[in-house]
Formats: sequence, structure tokens, C-alpha cells
Amino acid sequence: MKKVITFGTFDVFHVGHVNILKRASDFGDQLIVGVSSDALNFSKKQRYPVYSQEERVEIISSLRFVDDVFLEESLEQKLDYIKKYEADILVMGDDWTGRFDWVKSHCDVIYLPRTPSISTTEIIEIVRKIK
Ligand code: C2G
Repeated sequence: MKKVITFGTFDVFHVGHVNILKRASDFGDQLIVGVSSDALNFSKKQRYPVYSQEERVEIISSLRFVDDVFLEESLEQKLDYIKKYEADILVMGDDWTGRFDWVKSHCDVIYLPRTPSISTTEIIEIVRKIK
């Protein structure tokens, strides 16, 4: 039984999020997702996500290729989460390339190419312009 773990905010859920979660799930038998908390987002970006952490957890939990979801409270706790969920593989988008290589002593780390031309920031900009 191979367990895959991945992390993300998944705010204003879009097809790029679907793609990475689907591809991550193909690397093992179970996919566990750490959804970054509102407080973690605020500390990184000085703004809260559009969707609350409860809504984001509910959306991710409803996907058929996701088996377990938890709240990611801090980036530094990656290894604790990997150990707790006994993950064999960490999958992240390639905007994070190299950033989590330090957990390689405990599990495989794979960075997958992002889906081009779509992002939460871009969607927010487009919606802002619509009057
Ligand atoms: N993603 C993607 N293609 C896009 C947009 C996002 O593959 N067009 C991927 C990202 O690379 C990431 C995941 O979707 O792996 C979630 O993206 P974000 O919600 O932007 O997550 P982020 O804020 O980067 O949080 O511990 C790490 C953080 O929790 C990651």
C-alpha cells in the first residue's frame, strides 16, 4: 500500500488543482491532502483566502481521488505530517521545486509541472474586472 501526500491552499478551486491532485493520486494507492490553514496563508501572503479553510477542506474531501484531508498549520511541519500519515511520496507542483528536498531522507519527493495559464490570482483578477 503506497501513500501519497500533497499540500496546497486550493483557494477558488480550479482545473489546475484537479490536475495535480489526480496526477498525484496516480503515484500510489491513497492520496492524503494537507490544506493550508487561513492563518498559514495570512502569514505567507498577508491576505486570507477567498474560501475559508472549512470550505476548502470540504471541497477537497469531496473529490473521488482524495482519501484523507487535514489542515496544514505550518510549512515547517511537513516532516511531522509525512511521518504521522506514513506517506511514501510527497508530490508538489514545480513552483515548489527544491523547496522540500529536505524530507527526501523520509520519503520520495516529486515535483510535477503546473497546469499552464490558470491560477487563483488570475481568476480573482478576471472576476474583479467584471462589472
Ligand atoms: N497548481 C498547479 N497548476 C496550477 C495552479 C496550481 O499544478 N495552474 C498546483 C500547485 O503547484 C500546488 C497545488 O496546485 O502544488 C496547490 O496550489 P496552491 O493552492 O497555490 O497552493 P500553495 O499556496 O502553493 O500552497 O505547503 C505548501 C503550501 O501549502 C502550498
